[in-house]
Amino acid sequence: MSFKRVLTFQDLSCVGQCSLGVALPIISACGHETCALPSALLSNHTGSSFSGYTFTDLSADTTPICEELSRQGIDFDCFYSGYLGSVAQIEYAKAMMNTLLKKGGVRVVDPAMADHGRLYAGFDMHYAEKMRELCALADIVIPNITEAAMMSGIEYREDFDRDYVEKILDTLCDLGMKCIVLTGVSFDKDRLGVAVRENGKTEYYFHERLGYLCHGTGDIYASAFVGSYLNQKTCIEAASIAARFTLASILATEDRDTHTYGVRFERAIPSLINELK
Ligand code: PXL
Repeated sequence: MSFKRVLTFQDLSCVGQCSLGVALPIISACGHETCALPSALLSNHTGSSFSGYTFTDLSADTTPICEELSRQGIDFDCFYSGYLGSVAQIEYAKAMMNTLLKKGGVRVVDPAMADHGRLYAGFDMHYAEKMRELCALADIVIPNITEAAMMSGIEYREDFDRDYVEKILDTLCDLGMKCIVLTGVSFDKDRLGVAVRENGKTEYYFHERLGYLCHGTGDIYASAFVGSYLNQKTCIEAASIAARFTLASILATEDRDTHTYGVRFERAIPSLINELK
């Protein structure tokens, strides 16, 4: 394993098995020093498995923290952002990419803002446009089909074919995105997977499709991708490892009928470490 220092910028939801609550343990398990900068503090995530949530925007602390890190000469091999919670935080993410990365450091953006055809609570199309700008500045972006459709301006579809996926990827490339790891790709009812577009070429990885949807898998996927990629994996290798880890996390959630707000990724961590050995 090679040791990297990662700055991850996303919310801290006290309960919910999402965002920093999964990025810290997963990227750390992959062997990297994982430094967490919370964009917002919530009681729990905003998904429908909870009946409400508190939300505190941490913008007032963001700039002083970044300035202090810069002043001390602390810099990072990777910047990875997820759920940010406000347009102001998207602007801070842009600044961090410029000021806190080492030369050659990698910028990864998960535009965590929507799923199943809908924006998460509290977001609007202005937020989606700003997120598209942030994605264009990244080296690698990790949208799901909903986020990719929204950013490309192509209508979201539940059923789609290879042409639809390639058109979305073409459009995102035209908008300036360099490497796209698109999740939730499926061309038949038994298989689900990921498409990786890099240097004008698309590669696919599919695994079995489970018959149910679980919350928070996007954050688990993106964190495992970052942790694996920083272990000298190619994009498609890291995308495949992250897909297997996400699947294992879902399968480890035996009580998913009652445990609906997230998945038990904790139990799948040994399998992720094994893949990276
Ligand atoms: O899993 C994405 C996510 C992260 N953070 C917060 C969320 C969500 C999705 O609902 O609400 C606060």
